[in-house]
Amino acid sequence: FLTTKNWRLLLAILLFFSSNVFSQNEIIGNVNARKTFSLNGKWQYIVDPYETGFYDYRFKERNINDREAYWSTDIPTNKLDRKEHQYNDKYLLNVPGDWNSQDPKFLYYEGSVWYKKSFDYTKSNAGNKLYLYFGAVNYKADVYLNGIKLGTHKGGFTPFNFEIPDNALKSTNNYLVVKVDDKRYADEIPTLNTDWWNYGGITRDVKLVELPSAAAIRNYAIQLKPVVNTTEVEGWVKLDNAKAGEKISVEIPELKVKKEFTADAGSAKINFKLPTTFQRWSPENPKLYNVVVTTAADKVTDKIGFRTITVDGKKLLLNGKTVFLKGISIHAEVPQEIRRAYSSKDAAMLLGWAKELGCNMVRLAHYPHDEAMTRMADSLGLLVWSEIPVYWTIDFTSDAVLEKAKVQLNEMISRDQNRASVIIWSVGNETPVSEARTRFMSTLLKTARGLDPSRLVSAALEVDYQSEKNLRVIDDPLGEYVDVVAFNEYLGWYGGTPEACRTANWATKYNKPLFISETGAEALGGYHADAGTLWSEEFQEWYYQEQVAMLKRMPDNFTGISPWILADFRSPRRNNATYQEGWNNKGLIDQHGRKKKAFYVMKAYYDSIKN
Ligand code: GCB
Repeated sequence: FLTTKNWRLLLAILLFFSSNVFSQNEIIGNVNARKTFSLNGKWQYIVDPYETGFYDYRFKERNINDREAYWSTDIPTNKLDRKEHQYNDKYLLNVPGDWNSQDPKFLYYEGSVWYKKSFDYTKSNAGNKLYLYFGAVNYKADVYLNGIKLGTHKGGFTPFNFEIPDNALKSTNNYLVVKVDDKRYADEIPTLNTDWWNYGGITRDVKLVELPSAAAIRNYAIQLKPVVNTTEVEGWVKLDNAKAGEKISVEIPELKVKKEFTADAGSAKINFKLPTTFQRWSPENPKLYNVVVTTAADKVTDKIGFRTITVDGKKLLLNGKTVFLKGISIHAEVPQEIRRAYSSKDAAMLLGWAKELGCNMVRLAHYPHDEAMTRMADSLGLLVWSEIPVYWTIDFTSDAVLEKAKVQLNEMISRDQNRASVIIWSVGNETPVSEARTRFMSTLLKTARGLDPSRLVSAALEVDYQSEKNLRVIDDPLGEYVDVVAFNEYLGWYGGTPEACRTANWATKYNKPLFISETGAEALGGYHADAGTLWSEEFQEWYYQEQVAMLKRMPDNFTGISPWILADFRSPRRNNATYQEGWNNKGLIDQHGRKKKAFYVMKAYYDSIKN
């Protein structure tokens, strides 16, 4: 039997192993700067709505050696070898890419699809460690290489990587299989119900990544300290398999900065000063510096901007100066092609539209977008709000669900913690007030702060419409825990007509910056009528005119807005057969990429504001 002491020992051993497994799978930062081999392209697939490849006929998970499992070879060994699965060039999907947009039969499909890719690979140095990296897979990925399971990952919008052990890799004809399942569940994140289409598939890049066997740079955070006018950079560098006293150097050649640090137990805290002449990153001057992190065996170069984002009472300060956020909310979707966005080209289109609108800020809703978006925001000078899909009615009472949210939060931050553009980590959207929810959400806010003390934290809240005399107050108890009080507004769309804006007044009980994270109205692109007619471009134009007039008399803590939304997007909740047909048409840009009239109302407002 187990004594208390034995229990403790067992626990310690378990913890040791689990943390070890975790660290092997911790995200490799700045993956594009590593030695990589792309596995993008055509993958063969099998649609498997009954999950036959995963469960046997008693619906028990198949044994890893089960020859009927879809991760095992599909090649018959003799003429009598019955194979009831086969990967075939008749069935190909592009990776990256959602499956829904690639074949009409997938338009409404939610379920399991098996992806298979063959590849040849020889490590450039036999001693190196090899990883398989996914930019994102929606939602659950089970990954097998040559019949060996590499791991499972849940969460549709964040990267993950698995180490490939030497015994799993062959030099030629590797058999890589990924089971992708995008079924929705009440205890997942997001949950069953959202206002966007649940695009399934291997939606972002897949690559092999080689890291040196010793002193490999796993990840790093290098940012200005969140103190106005500081020149002090702080952060950390984490190494794999580092010897005691391993040396790490951080260099910014353009600034003639070169500092050495010593790793203790695989990581080092970074702290140094930039010369006072350095240029602070800002929307007006999105200056990025080459930053080189080096160990005896490894070297990673990044482009990093240095800026501070802080709050002083009611003021939001970028580099110590008040900043007004001229934002727009964006879904990761290319409406003209009815698909998920994933590439630099897609990012250039979406962020190009935001620039045309006169924005200095984007809210990447409601989940982390492709890394191409935050990278491009860095170089275009767009501030970013980045969010995890804790949306609406998550199971806030469950610790297991909280853990899932924390994993996604950690993956989001681990990938983008060096992007100057990202100023706010958001832990969710429109979550209904209750004690359990506030505990859940405040825990996430605390976790985000702990992971990244250099940025602000927030969440999109709702308004208390009960208030008297048209005073609408944001008094959600979560306001206590956020840096910026953000709320979704919709006055004149959900309730009343846009005229309601004329008499409405806004306030929050918190002495903090106030941000409107959403407002919007639908219009079917190209549908014209008088302004009093719902669904017309003229109605949406009027809605925005009234909004803008109201914005001009917001209280002094009003710090900006990100209207809903840049472009129309697919949503299965929108079923008006004349004006919606499965689309949420609140875009300022329509399904065909055309600007609606309201686009120009917001643009004129933004152009009139000088920061
Ligand atoms: C919201 C949600 C957003 C919806 C939007 C709408 O408040 O945050 O995800 O799409 O409203 O159009 O109703």
